[in-house]
Amino acid sequence: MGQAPVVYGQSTRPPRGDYSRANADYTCPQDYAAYTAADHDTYRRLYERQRALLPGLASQAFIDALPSLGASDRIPRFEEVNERLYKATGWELVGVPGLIPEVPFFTLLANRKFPVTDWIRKPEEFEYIVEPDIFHDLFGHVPLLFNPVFADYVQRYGQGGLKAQGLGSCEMLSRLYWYTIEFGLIREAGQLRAYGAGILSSSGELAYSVQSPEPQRIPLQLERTMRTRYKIDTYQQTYFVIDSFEQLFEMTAADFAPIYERLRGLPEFAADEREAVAA
Ligand code: HBI
Ligand code: FE
Repeated sequence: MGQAPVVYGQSTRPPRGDYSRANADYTCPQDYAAYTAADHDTYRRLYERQRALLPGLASQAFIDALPSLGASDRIPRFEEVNERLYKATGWELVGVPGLIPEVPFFTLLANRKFPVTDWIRKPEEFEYIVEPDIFHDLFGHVPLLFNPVFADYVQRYGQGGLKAQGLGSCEMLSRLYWYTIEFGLIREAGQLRAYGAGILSSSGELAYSVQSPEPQRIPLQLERTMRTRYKIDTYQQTYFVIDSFEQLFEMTAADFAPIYERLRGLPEFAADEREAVAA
């Protein structure tokens, strides 16, 4: 495979993964034997720490689905997870060397295949890593793929991405991904909870996103969200809140082409620009 892609628009570092192993669709088999004892121990420690932080902060739907990942004392085999995941919602995990270009990414999601990075951070990166590794993808993204409504939303996002690509509107659509699948908040039984993978796999941002008075939290609204830029290496200054995964799924039933047209000429919000609160 050729050079790895630059994705999320802003990353410029050479990627970590070995893209030479990837197939034409950027997938690669999980090389389970390649994981070292230190890799399995890093996964176990990350999982233990994160699981202890979840109560009262993470979506209950996520907490209920987490055990479906299976092993927590070692890196799970993708086929172990796939046995359960495929039965639950018809999704399956596929290995990838890391971030992949948008069209292959959208194509996998549209076919209910979730790309999971196959390497794990080094012990010295325990606290933080910019690029998604297997812990971010498995722990952060996969449990909610066991939730049928959320799983349908992710597939619809992939289908929408292929359309957006044709309309040159990937940047706008990627903001919807960023502020829902990666950094979304949900109100459950009147309580604010996190459901975005970027929050759920972060030891610091989980409490910050739900409890800190600093960021603004506004209801998810397609056009406002698609006009809000994001930064990939800081906590979010703006979080978008939904009331249910059904709301998220229904909201994305619309054809986005007219929305892209309307937004094209409008000014964008900076990641930390506050919503003008009605006086
Ligand atoms: N690739 N492996 C991987 N994982 C992602 O989450 C991902 C990606 N490529 C592009 C991307 N996300 C975002 O730009 C999407 O909005 C397309
Ligand atoms: Fe992610």
